[in-house]
Amino acid sequence: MELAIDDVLKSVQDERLLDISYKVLSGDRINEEEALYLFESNELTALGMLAEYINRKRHGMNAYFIVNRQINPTNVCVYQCDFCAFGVKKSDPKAYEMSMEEILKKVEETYLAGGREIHMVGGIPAHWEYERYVSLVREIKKHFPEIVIKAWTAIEIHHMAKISKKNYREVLEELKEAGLEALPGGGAEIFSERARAIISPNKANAQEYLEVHRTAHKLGIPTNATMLYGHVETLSERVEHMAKLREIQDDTGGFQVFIPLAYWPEGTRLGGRRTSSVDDLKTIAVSRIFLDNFEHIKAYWITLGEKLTQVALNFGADDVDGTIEEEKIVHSAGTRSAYGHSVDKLVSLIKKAGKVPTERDTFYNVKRVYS
Ligand code: V47
Repeated sequence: MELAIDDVLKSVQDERLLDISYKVLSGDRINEEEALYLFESNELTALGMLAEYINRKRHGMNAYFIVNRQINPTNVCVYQCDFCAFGVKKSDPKAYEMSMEEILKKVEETYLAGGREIHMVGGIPAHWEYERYVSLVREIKKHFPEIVIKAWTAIEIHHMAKISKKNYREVLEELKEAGLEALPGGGAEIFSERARAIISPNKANAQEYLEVHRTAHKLGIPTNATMLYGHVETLSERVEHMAKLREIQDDTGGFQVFIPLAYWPEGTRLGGRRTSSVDDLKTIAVSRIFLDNFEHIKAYWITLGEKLTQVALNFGADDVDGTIEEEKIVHSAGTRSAYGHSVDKLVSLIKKAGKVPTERDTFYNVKRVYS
């Protein structure tokens, strides 16, 4: 059910917003200044309608989800980013490392329950050798060839390159050969050097993150992109972040989805406040409008919470991620959402948002429509 252009235009009050709306509705790309204007606008309904107009043109009433599981093999991390409450030092009483057997057991549970994607990322322990990252992928694929492995963030790939003295291409080729089929978007945080120096000064920088993704795209490995917002970044820095992604996407087309991640402050060294629902919805809407070369925008139910995810599905988002089973990273920082959801629950959540639950695989091939 497409939104009528007249209805969208009627929702706009401000003159400049009206000019931008004409541009958006006629399919023209908006520039960074215009995106900033949208972020600064208080016309939430108009933003939502514009974004939803685009979303429905692309996806109709479909909203995607996947039957998947997150696995975080360890929380031990050398980087100790100030926004992160998950990563701990090796000596911390909360530190854990899963054995290969434990990981395979989790994958088996997911497989038997019909799940076909493993999203595996974790802390980066100083004592892990390069081969461990590769063999985790190889072993999962060997035992469960039908499972798609979406694993290791660009930060982990950068780290692997460093410790193995290989370049990104060589690392990614080896992982691909072992069974890796996609990269998740984690680790992007915010690309601005100013903000990154405050929240995560030690790990791979923006250029390195982007180069890993570019290299993956060249090798035919699709990747996702994230943006952690609501901490110390400015609205211009959010736009700058999205502009960098849009530029690469113009070149490679290898990004599958953009995922804005709302910052949760509990237990972090950075502290601060939670994002407001208005900010969350604006960020979803502006990303849908600005990232005209991204097919999908994900409302990640873990960070947004279930209720706001339903609203976000009417503010430009077309995907909610998946069943997940056991989310640990954002739960360490205080999110109140569930750890995982059954298929029935996700289907009902999407239906109640007025959308058609559409089960997908990692690559957004439709597996089942719950019409
Ligand atoms: O990179 C860490 C974020 C990310 C906090 O690719 C936090 O499909 C909020 O990237 N508050 C990991 N967020 C999760 C991630 C992801 C999730 C779901 C799907 C995909 C995908 C990727 O979580 C980290 C970081 O940006 N994070 N700490 C926090 N306190």
